[in-house]
Amino acid sequence: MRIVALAGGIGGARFLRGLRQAAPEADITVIGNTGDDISLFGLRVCPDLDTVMYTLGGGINEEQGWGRADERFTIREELAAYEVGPSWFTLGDRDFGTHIVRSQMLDAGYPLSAVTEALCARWKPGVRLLPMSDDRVETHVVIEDAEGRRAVHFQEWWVRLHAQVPARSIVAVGAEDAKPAPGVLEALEAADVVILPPSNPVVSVGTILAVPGIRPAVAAKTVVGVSPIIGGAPVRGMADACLTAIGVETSAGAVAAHYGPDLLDGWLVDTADSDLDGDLDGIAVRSRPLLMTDVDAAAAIARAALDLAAELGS
Ligand code: FO1
Repeated sequence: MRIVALAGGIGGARFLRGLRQAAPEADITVIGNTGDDISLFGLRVCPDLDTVMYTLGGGINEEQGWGRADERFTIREELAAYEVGPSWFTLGDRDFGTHIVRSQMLDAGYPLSAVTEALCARWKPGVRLLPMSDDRVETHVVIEDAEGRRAVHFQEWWVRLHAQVPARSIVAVGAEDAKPAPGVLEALEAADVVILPPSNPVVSVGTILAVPGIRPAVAAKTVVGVSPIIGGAPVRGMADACLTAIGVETSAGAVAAHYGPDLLDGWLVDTADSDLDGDLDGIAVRSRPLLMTDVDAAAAIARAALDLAAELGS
């Protein structure tokens, strides 16, 4: 079976670990969000690609959900001693290794997709990890505060401002001119099912779908999504701040409607939202526990998504 999943960061990566366990014989391609990418200290950092690679490769800092396990921060200390910022984005020594290798390859002219393949040769994530595009796409957030109205990089809004300053708008800069990375449309074309993990529907899945060509290629397939919102609140992260920014209510039903019946065939919601069970504007909704408390729980959710896809695809 050929499965394609559109993934963002922490929630998406944890779901994928379950998907890999639920369908060990499947050929899984992950299309990763690159809108969170940021250039720091002369290096290119790809948080969502790294979170998937580290989580599936066994190198993730498990409690944080991002960054490397068994980290040290000597480089960070040295940068602080030089008063070279930003200090609000924590990069560990081991993580710097990834960004140095990636940046060296990018500077040598390799596209991000080739770089990601090279990094995955070490981590062996057990899935094919493709960036959504080799072209630069960066999510910026327009805010209004004491310093006036301005755009900040998503990471500054997310990490330094904790998404506490309301976003006037969220813009995937460059998305309209970006092309799907090599292999992305081919993987979607060949897919038996496309899964939308419980990633941030705006800045993760939404950004991937904003790359011209990807949304129609996904919509042509049987698509099952997993709600990142349970009982009106995001499971983790601050998806509610992103949803509010685009005028979407923070609920499992509103996110399904936001994706739309032209995209979604099935939608898994938590038992807290079982009132949605049945047909939601053409989308088949099923409820089950959605908390990914461990890999087995994530695998059970992934299994349910695949079962729903089989039911709908037949
Ligand atoms: N998230 C934080 O809340 N604080 C950080 O200092 C931080 C650093 C960081 C470094 C590398 C990396 O790959 C991810 C990092 N993240 C951090 C998480 C990151 O902001 C989010 O994982 C994604 O961008 C959103 O999915």
